[in-house]
Amino acid sequence: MSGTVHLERDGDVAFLVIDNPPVNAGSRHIRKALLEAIEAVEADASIRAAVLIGAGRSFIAGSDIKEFDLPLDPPQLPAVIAAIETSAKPFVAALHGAALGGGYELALGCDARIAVPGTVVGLPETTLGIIPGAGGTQKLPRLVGTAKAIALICPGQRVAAEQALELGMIDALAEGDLREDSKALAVSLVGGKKRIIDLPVPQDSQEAIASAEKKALTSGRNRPHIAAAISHVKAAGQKDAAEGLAAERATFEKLRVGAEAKALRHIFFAEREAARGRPERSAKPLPFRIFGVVGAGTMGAGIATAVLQAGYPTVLVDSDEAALSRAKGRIDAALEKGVSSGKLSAAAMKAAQHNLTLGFDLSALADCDVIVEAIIEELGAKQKVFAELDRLAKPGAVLATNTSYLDIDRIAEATGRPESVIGLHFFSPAHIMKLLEVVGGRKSSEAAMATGLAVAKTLGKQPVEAGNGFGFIGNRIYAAYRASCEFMLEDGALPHEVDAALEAFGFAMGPFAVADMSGLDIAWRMRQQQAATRDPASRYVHIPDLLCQAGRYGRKTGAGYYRYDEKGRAERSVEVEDLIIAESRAKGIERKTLSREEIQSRALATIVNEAGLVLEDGIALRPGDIDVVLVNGYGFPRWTGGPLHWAGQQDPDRLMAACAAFAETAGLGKRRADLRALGILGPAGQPA
Ligand code: T1G
Repeated sequence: MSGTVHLERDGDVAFLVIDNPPVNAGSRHIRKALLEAIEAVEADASIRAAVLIGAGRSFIAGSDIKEFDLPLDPPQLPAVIAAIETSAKPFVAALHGAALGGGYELALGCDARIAVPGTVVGLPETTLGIIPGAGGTQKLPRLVGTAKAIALICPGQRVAAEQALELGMIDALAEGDLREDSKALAVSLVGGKKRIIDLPVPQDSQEAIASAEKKALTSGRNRPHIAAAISHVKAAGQKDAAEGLAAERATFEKLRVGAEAKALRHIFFAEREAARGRPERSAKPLPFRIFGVVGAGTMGAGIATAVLQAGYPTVLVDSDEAALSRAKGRIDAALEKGVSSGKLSAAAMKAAQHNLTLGFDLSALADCDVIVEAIIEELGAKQKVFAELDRLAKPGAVLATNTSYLDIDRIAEATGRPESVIGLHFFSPAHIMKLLEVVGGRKSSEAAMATGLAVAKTLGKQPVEAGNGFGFIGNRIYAAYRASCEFMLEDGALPHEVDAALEAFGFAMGPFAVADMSGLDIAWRMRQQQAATRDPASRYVHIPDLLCQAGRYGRKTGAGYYRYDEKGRAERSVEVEDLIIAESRAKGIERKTLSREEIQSRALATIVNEAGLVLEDGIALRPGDIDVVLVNGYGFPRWTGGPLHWAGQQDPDRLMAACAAFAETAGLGKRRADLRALGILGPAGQPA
């Protein structure tokens, strides 16, 4: 039972103060306490108006997601909102921090909404696989029109107060004290009610609605809850308000207990748990203010942009003047794009540009608290840089490498301070991709790791702690998945068939389209570096090497697994398909057609098995961390909850059989994870 609602008096205005740290989630206890307070306001003739306000850092950030797996206890939120709307007295919602989901729906039940600048409002329920369930789909269209309501609700858009005022989502900005301004607003409404539900829906053109609907379905990957949200928004104003509200609630209650909502709730909490890193770590982050980045290539420029966007002074060093100048151009372009997309204010861009210092020599990093190395993926070169950093960096500075798969310990041993060396593995483009693997070497100190996690959060990234194994968490699992898909090419599938099957499962792009986009030569170079240590027992596919030897590096050379026309459109390549068929023949493999289901089964079994090995090897702390990595960094469909949550929803016998079949095709060297011992398998009898 969490939180409470204090009823305070200020003259003849009542303040209902919602107090349920940390984000004033609208728990069942809060709903009950709110309803009692509203009834008390109603019964007290000396109270002429009321204000709802949040204690602490926020208004109500939404209904309590932790209760979604429990039965819906009365009073449910619609009843609380109805009590406000049927009251003869005006209620004002005084907003700060976040008023999201049920919190914003409560505000929509009030007669007016006032917010302090910087407040965020919105209806992000679709990010949890549901739809607004307390009037959001019926009231927001009455404020902003049908097309705009679709554009806001379907992506779960969070709107800053200033924009919300322009849209009519709030009625006023509190320029002074929120309590005083909200009280004045409440008093100004005495004697009347301004119920949104009584307003007509402003008429939009059919074209505008159709265009918003198409965009929402496309970016929402045609998920059922997106279609449902659209349907209810379009119904607003078309039928009796009570009927519209009841229909919305029924759909919300149905979606709320569905597999997709359960999966999205899992990933919501898994992301927050992952960000905490090792639970037993007591070390606090070291203080940091000035960042250094070594290497002005794509990654270095991206990392510098991410740090500058967060508002930190950044020294970017490269011995190549031309590289520095190119990086400066990339950084300015990225910052300008941030402003044009509304993600960054013009002032923040100016501050970021002012915060950038370019240097040609590592000595320019002498005052940096955190230094991220992002030079070529070559161990010797990195060891040389770290030996220099050891000589130049201030005592206590955290020395991070952005390596994708090299051994952190080998890099750390080049310094006299291995306890300060960690991995900060960014994903390209580094200023956009949220995932950041924080990798601990054998000697990395707890303080350095705590600092790495804190840096990730400060940069607005999704941190996941990883152990120092080849490819850490994501690249290791992805490498196994890609190898499994290459096996399928030899066994009978063609690139477009594999890509289509995995895009049908929900991947944003299939593995061969991804390979062409990122460049086949990068993995080729990695395979060449690993050739000496490759397990001779494990199956090896030469097809990608042959493509690279033919100069087919992917999009950047106009041809890879696919050929690309002048507009960059991918087309099947007869040359590649002939090469694949010839490779099967050379290996004595009798090709057979693989069905879409078989392709999906083999690929997913590979991912689940490798994820299990990552857990067995202690590279990931929790199964949920692996879900967070694959969803945030590799296009694994979020609505499945990630590979291990997905695995737990499968029929265990079927999944184990698929893993056995995969191991068979992968060759004798492939270890099988003990999924049952790892607790990954779900109960028997799950839907197949
Ligand atoms: N319910 C329960 N716990 C929540 C919560 C929520 N709605 N939101 C956050 N938390 C916990 C979170 O797990 C973490 O816990 C702590 O609060 C801080 O969160 C009827 C049904 C508000 C912008 O989707 O977007 O209303 O890890 O780390 O970065 O139509 O939290 O400390 O133990 O994210 O400052 C709709 C979800 C619900 C908002 C703050 N609402 N939350 O971000 O902190 S559905 C949402 C957020 C709904 C109605 C339907 C963010 C935040 P712990 P945090 P933050």
